Amino acid sequence: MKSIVIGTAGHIDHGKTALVKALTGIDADRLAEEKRRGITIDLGFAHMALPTPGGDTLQIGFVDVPGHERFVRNMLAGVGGIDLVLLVIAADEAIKPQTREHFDILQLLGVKRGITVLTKSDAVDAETLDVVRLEVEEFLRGTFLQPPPAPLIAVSSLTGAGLDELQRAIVTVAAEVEPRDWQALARLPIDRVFTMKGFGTIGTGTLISGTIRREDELEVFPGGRRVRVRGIQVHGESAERAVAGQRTALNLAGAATEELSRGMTLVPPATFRATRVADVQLQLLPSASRAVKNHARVHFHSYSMETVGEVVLRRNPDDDAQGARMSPGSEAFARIRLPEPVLLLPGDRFILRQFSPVVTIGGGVVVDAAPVRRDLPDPNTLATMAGPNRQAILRARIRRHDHNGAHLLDLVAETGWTKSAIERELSELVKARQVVRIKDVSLVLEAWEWLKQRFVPSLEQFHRESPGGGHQQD
Ligand SMILES: Nc1nc2c(ncn2[C@@H]2O[C@H](COP(=O)(O)OP(=O)(O)O)[C@@H](O)[C@H]2O)c(=O)[nH]1
Ligand SMILES: [Mg+2]
Repeated sequence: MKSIVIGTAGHIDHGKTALVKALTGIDADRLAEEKRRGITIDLGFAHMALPTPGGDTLQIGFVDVPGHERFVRNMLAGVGGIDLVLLVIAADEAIKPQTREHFDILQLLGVKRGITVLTKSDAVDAETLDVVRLEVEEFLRGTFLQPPPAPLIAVSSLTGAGLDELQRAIVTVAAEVEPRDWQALARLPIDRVFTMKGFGTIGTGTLISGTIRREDELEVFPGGRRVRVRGIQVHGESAERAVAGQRTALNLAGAATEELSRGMTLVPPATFRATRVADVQLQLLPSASRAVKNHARVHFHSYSMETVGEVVLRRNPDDDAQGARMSPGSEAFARIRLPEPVLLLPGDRFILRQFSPVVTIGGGVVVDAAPVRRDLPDPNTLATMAGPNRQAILRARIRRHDHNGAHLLDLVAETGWTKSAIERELSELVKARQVVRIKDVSLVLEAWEWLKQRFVPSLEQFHRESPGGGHQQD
């Protein structure tokens, strides 16, 4: 059985919540204010199961996001863990500002799969539908949602037209979604906390990697509080475990509802370290209205977390006297400083929004959340650490620890990989004589040679001068 999370995206009133209801029967607008005003303010959740042609079951969790421009930050808290997006565009309004902003965000987050849904097909005539379809095709050209191969489907949540076709497309596209790693270290960014009568504290989120079992002890980031998993629910049913790719609700012992909040992350205890600095690959949207200056203040969003941050840029030869800056549409390595410690790992995607007025200006991917240098390292080192070669990544990470070496536990905390995954790569590096390993500490060969040169002669001299092996008695 495969589990995936589907997110909605698109402008307000384009029919996202109605579509989720038409597909699942669940009204994701759960707040009284949402029902009264008829708009989505916060994230909503729903689920369904679909049979696959192979006779298997596809389990789907939905995250329904608000389209209103004032609630983009709520949208960001939910969209980080999705595997597949339904980009919703109403046939009677076509592309609107949050269609663009949400689509920018999806691209910056590296969402790879999706379906574009033209909703309210009943509200327009066939000719208008064709015109809108062409306009949308033009908008999506060259992107991950370009039709074909990505599906573009007209539906009406009112009449049900097109919904069968959409379900078939969901099954087809879901089959292409790469399953998340359930053997990796568990990470659950919390997006909702509430009290359930008779149970106590419930925290929910999209399990982005690993497995969580009943009775597991977990650590809360930030803060370090320990909690115990008293119970697990997946898609409204009790479960012994939750695996990566599932919407997960945990009944937690050891924390009151007020002590947990959206933006915190649950992870295995004593494994990770919080950081206030991250080196990142940063991309500014071509639509950003101005350049980002060195030390600019921004809003930083990653998974369900948001905070204020400062962008530190490398100086380029062509920067003027005003200092380093990054222009709209450009890409560079940069450093982000955060006012409070957060949990980030290499590969985590993030979104930057301008400090004021608050609009999405860019985003990117974390390269190193445990920098050892005061300044940005050279681009080659960062490019290696951002690259796909795990042995090269590990070697670059060990190298920067120089002759202190890197402990296995440092490497786990820095990479987010499991001990056994690191051991595997390490043994290859040792075989290739690139790394020397002494118990749990690894050094690159150059650092080891330096140590030997520095200390072996003095050790030899020491032994010569004290033939008793150095053990002297008073
Ligand atoms: N005619 C028609 N109206 C729809 C359809 N889907 C949604 N609506 C209406 O459009 C409005 C906004 O829908 P909603 O799902 O709340 O939009 P959201 O803001 O994107 O979640 C509501 O009044 C819906 O009843 C549809 O397929 N056809
Ligand atoms: Mg809605």
